[in-house]
Amino acid sequence: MPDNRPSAPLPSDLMSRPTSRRAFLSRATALGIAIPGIGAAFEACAKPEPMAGGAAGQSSATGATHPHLPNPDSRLDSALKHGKHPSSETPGSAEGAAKLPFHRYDPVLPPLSPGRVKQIHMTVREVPVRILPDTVVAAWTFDGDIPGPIVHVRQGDTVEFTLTNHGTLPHSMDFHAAQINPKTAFRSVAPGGSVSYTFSPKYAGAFLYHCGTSPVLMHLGSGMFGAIIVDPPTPLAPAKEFVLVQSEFYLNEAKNGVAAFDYNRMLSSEPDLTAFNGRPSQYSNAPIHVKRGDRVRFYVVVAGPTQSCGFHVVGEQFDTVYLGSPPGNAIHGVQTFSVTAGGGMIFELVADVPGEFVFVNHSFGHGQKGAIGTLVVDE
Ligand SMILES: [Cu+2]
Repeated sequence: MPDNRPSAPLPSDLMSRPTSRRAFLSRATALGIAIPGIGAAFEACAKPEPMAGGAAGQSSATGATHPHLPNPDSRLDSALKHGKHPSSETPGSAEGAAKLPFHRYDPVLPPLSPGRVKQIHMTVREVPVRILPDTVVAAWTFDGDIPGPIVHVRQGDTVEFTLTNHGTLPHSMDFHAAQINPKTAFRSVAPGGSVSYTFSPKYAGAFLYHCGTSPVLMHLGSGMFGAIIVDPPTPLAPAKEFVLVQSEFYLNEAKNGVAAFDYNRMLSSEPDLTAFNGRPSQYSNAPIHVKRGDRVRFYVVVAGPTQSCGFHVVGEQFDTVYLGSPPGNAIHGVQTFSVTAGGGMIFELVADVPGEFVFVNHSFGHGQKGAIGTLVVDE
C-alpha cells in the first residue's frame, strides 16, 4: 500500500521564505496597514505607570520596583506608537544558545498530586529555546521552555499561584481556568518582582494559560503560554493521556544562530512554523506510543497567538469530543473538530487498530509547517 502520510516539513524549507516575506511587507506597505505603530511594544512594556486602585484580597505583589503596573489589556495594543521594531531579543535571550541541546517536550499528562491545595510557582525567563535541531529562538518563557509546564489540578482545588519575574520586561499570568478579577490578579509584574493569587477552577477541561502583558500578541507569540488541565470530580475513564499545545512561530532572520520572534510578522498571521508543544514535527520524529486497546485522550489547547487547530487523526475517529467541561458537552463519532486560539478541548479515541496514525492540524498549511505528529498503536 502506498504511504499517504503527510511528510514532516523540512526546517530548511520553512525557514527560508524571503519571497513570501518580501511579498508580505510590500503588500502591507501598499495597504498602509499596521506596520507604522508596531514599535512601541517595548515602550508599553517598559514604562510602567501607576494603576488606580489596589490589589484585591485574592492577590498580592512583592518585591517589585513598580508594584502597580498598567492592567495587561489587549486594548493597549492599539495605543502603540511609532518607533522601534520590536522583537523578542532581550539581554539574556541568546545566552548559551550554541550549546543548548534539543529535547523532546514530554506530552504525557503528569499525575495529579495529592491534596486539594496546589501550590504552583513559575518563573519568567527570557532565554533561548532550541525548537528544532538547527533552530534556536530568543524566547520569553514560563520556567524556561515552550510551552511552560503542564499544570494538572482537579475542579474545586485551591490553586495558590505565584509568578516571579526573572526577565527584563514586565510580564504577567492569565489562567483561563480561573474566575478572578484580571485587573489585579493578571496584572504585570516588574522585573525582579512577584505576583501571587489564589483561584479555584469551577469547570473541568483543557485550558490555556498565558502572559497577558500588553501587547498580548507579542508576549503570547514569543512563547509565554502553556496548558492547565482540570479533572472533573468524578474521574473520566482510564486512558493514556497526552497534552498538545499548538502554537505558531513568527521569526526574524537568525543573528548569531538565534532567531528572535518578530511582532511585525505576528501581525501578518502567516507563521514560518507551527508546532505541538513548541517543536515543529517533534512527534513525527519521535512518536507517541500506546498499546492496542488503550483509550487515548488528547487535551488539545491552542495558544495561537492567532491560528486555530482542526484536530484530526488520520485513520481514526474520535469516539468522544468534549466541547466544554467533561463529562457533559460530549459529541460522538467525530472526524475533525476545530479548537480556536485561546481554547481547549478533549479528544478521545479507542486505539483498537494497530498501526501508525498521524495526528494533524487538518488546516493543512499549518500541518505542513509542523503541527503534526504520529501516534503509534503497538500490538
Ligand atoms: Cu510576558
